Amino acid sequence: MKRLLSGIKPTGELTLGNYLGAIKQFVDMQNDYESFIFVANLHAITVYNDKEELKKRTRDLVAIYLASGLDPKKTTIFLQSENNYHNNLGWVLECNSYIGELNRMTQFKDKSKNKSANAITCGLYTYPTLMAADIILYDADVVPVGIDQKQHVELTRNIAERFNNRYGETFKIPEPFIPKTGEKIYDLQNPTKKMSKTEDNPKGCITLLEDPDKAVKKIMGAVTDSDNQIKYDLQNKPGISNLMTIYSALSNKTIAEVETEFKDSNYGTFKKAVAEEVKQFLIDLQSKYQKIIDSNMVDTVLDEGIKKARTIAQAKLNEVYEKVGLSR
Ligand code: AQP
Repeated sequence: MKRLLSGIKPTGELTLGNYLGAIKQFVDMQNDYESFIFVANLHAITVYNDKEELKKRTRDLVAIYLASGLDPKKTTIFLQSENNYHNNLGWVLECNSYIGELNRMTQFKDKSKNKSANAITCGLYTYPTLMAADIILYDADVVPVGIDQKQHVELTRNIAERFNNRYGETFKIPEPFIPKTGEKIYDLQNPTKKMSKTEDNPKGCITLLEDPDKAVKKIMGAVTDSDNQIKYDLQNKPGISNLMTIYSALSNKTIAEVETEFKDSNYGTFKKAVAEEVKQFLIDLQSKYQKIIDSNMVDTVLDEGIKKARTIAQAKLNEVYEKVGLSR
């Protein structure tokens, strides 16, 4: 069975973008892959996080993974910080990567834009090498991510190929898996910008644990155009196309089916349908989340997951240390 690996940072509140771009794929794919899904909390501290909030969001993220349908019997769920082999391999890969390639990472450019050099951590700059370690430590075949992370998976491939060439065949070369619908969910108020959990844009962003009625209001207030035709055209009609993507992904209908369903409707009617779909999704997810967070399931799952993750990672790290000359 091929292996799948991915993770999410427990930074701000998880958004509908994180769900549709990432978590939904993890759930859909877990039957066909041996899956490893982790909480990327080491990546979270590339920017400052309040200690208690970080801990709470870590638990929430695991509960959301489970509430979304990740099954611990099929998917190994673990906490990155509990597996030191990620750091160990991260350092080796950092020493086999170049400033030139990290300078080309668009996420770093976006996140450091308009900030002074004294406000950007070294971790934010080098985190793609740790991400490469996260992936190749497990010989992952596929990495389901939203389109914004594709460049990092491509960097991972380059680093792994370089290592294999230098030290001998060691790592599998992973493939990014980008969803057909939901690869990028846009901000509801600025539909040319990614919906993001750490952006200060409450009206543009739907978070997974927010009041479903507030989410309805946000959908109804989403920015669209004045053409009043339900037609997918990301270039010229980004707002309505974004809502179509959300509706299509949540209802498991194709964009063509959505166009046909709403060909005689106006924007108001369509927005109501999207809002209803989002509301039902949130109500369902949140009721499952609540039961999980009130139980001891998060700890049980993480305790079990880390054992399997460590065993695999340790074997790979030993092989790497041997090849690099870091063993006795
Ligand atoms: N708007 C989005 N549409 C589709 N996919 C998305 N992802 C994030 N936003 C969207 C995918 O979710 C996963 C989460 O990745 P992450 O937490 O490691 O970081 P990120 O990509 O930087 O996500 P955010 O929400 O923008 O977080 P912050 O604000 O903390 O940087 C990834 O697979 C990502 O592609």
